[in-house]
Amino acid sequence: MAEGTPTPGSMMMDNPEAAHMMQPITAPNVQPATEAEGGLPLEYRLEDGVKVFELTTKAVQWEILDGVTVTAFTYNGTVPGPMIRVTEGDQVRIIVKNELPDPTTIHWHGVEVPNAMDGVPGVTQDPIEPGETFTYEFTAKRAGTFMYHSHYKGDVQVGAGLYAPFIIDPKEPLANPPAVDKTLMISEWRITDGRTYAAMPMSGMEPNYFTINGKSFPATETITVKKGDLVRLRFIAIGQFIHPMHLHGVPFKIVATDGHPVPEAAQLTKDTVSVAPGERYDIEFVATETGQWMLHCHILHHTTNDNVEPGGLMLMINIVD
Ligand SMILES: [Cu+2]
Repeated sequence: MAEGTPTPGSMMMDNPEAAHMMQPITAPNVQPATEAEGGLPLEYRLEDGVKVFELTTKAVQWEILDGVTVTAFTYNGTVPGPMIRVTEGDQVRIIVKNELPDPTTIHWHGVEVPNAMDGVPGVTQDPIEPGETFTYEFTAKRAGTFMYHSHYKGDVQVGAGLYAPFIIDPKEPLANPPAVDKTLMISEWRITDGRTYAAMPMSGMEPNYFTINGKSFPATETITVKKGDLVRLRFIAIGQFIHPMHLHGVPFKIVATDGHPVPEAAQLTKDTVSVAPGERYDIEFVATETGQWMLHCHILHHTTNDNVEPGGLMLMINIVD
């Protein structure tokens, strides 16, 4: 695959170090993804009471929509990468093998880890070079909605798909657990002339595709729930843009922000919540009205696929009897 050239006359001319931002996402011999769905729970093995997970970073061709494929940097070949789901108090070990053409590291966003496990290259660790392996290990402390993502050239690698949910469940089961519990990771892409770029809020790099769990509407998941069900949605914004997520039909309560539970008396009842880069909001609602209810971003350019509506950040919640 040919290398792209930085746009002449842009700020890149003054700052060649920043030129990586303008390059298409490429890797040698990128193969089509073998999995169709991202963000699914990752299997682990128990070793002396430690939950051991294995991640491999690699580039794949990832279909975000029928006929629209991006070149993605992934964990285990999916966008998002697999969900790591553990319980409060668990000892967790994550072995990361880097099969990307570039160095990388993983940051455990919001998770309270020892400093040496924080994944900041040049500060808490050396970058994991191509072909190398690095092991992260920590105790999962507080329950909540977190994520993991690259912290190496994050402006490119995160936009290229190196992100995934990290959920810590409470040790004491909830008195009133939701019947449906879905994690929705929101991000953006720039595709020009068939090439994939990491979208970012700068001239020439604005996104033209938007994904929930690696898919653009109508390829996004339809969530089917029973009338009367308590539904929890965990929004995680991992792109570079704010997304005011709006739910039709039923109001919701914000039950947790950035992995911290909101006390019941302080829970706002809303129908739209703005999720900024890095933020997580857990919302809950009772599915009181049957029908097909839309959940979508209310920046309406974000509900298009390459400027064609409908698309992007939309999904249907199907409430059935
Ligand atoms: Cu949006």
